[in-house]
Amino acid sequence: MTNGEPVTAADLVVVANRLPVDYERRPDGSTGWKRSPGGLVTALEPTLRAREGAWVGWPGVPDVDVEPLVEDGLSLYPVRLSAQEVEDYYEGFSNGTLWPLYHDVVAQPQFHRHWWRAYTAVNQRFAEEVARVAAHGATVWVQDYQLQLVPGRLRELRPDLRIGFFLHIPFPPVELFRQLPWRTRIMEGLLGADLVGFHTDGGVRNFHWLAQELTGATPDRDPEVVRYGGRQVRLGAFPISIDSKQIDELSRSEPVLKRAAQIREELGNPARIVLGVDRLDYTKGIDVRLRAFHELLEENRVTGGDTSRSGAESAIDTVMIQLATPSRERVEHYQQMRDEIELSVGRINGEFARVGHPPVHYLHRSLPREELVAFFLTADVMLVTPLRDGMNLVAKEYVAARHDDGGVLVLSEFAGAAIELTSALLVNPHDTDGVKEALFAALTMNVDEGRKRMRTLRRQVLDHDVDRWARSFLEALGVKVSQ
Ligand code: GDG
Repeated sequence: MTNGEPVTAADLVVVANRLPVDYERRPDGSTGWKRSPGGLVTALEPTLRAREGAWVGWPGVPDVDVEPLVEDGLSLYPVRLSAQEVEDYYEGFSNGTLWPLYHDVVAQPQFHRHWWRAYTAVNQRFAEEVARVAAHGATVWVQDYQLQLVPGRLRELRPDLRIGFFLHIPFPPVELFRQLPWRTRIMEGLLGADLVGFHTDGGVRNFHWLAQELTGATPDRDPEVVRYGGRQVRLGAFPISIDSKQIDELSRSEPVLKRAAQIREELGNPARIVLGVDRLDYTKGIDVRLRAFHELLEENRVTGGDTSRSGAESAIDTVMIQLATPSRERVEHYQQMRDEIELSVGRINGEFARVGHPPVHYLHRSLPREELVAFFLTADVMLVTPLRDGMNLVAKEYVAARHDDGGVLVLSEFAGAAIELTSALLVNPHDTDGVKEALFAALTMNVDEGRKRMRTLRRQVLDHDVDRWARSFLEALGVKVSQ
């Protein structure tokens, strides 16, 4: 799977917490690499290849020293992390402090000085590695909240570089960000970039304000620019997307069409299928949608697969599937939330299941892409109800999979995706009655209205794909992007 020599002076360097491949220690003691293809690498691959590109990131296993490698023509530079650093920098500061703080404090962030120290040390190491592999005058694109100090450190080490930073999660309101004991250091780190990108204008506005309040940056005539350290730092909203065409094509393929029909049959051919797909994360509002579905069952408005239930004669025969991919299982908030969700699923099924026909089908595992698309295709209603989400790619993937113009999307107002996907049924996830009524409206929606809404959503998602996102960010950074 590797070929050639890694480039020694790259023209374009992507820096992310993780490499696009995972290092593996197999049970027989051998080691190797496994691809972990994400949207980001798919979107950036052509540009990276055309420009002697490199990727710097952690290989996913602590305490290993691995040599740089070439994966399908792309040079990869592993950064070493110790087990203690994974605990303090990644699970601790990134996912125990920044993640909840940046998601509207839906869980309480923890502030620990030893986590912060690990975060600064690891960011320094990433910056040094980039400084080593980037050619003179190269462009560097830093990704996400784990690496917010990298732009500043890198500018000190290599003032010749052009540096972009993109934040994949929300940039929080001013009052919340100010809780962070190291708020000024983070802002100074980000202001080391030439371009700082967010999913939405809200992120741009929060950053613009905080930069002035905390670092003495000054506004510019251009509202999307701040002046800092004698330089201009450009800000912008770049809503990320998906490889829409690939999902659309997959959803039309024979195996996926067959599997979609088979899933419906395996569920006992209910009149309606409701679907949720998320990383198991407390920001995603999985509990909110379970509560709404539970109440519809209690009110005899849906059956949950048991059409013989007394009092539910006029109810809609509906089952729910919740796919929850395991995530951050060593972080305490996540363990607690998993227990709560599994308790709710157990309660609903305990109360409303008939043998062989549970109302909620809950899968706590990761599924292959094809299987996921088959679920999208068979789901009459897709519930995406995060309390806060930078974008939410699942909402866009559902739309891309509906080549038949079928299905209704119920989407939280607090997902970045709501700004573009205005033809979805938008809900406030804090309002259980609102979510419940939107779910019921989706279940009973007139076919023509549903198709009209889906067609509008599809135009948006198919026109604005991840390639367009990457291109617009790099162009704003001044990179000529190859076709
Ligand atoms: C962060 C931000 C922002 C999920 N289960 C399976 C599976 N998935 C895939 C989905 C989707 C991805 O994982 C999840 O992306 P989201 O955007 O929904 O959420 P986060 O992971 O929180 O991502 C988010 C994103 O970064 C990009 O900037 O949109 O706001 O939080 O692609 O399909 N994929 C497979 N099996 C699964 O079981 N194959």
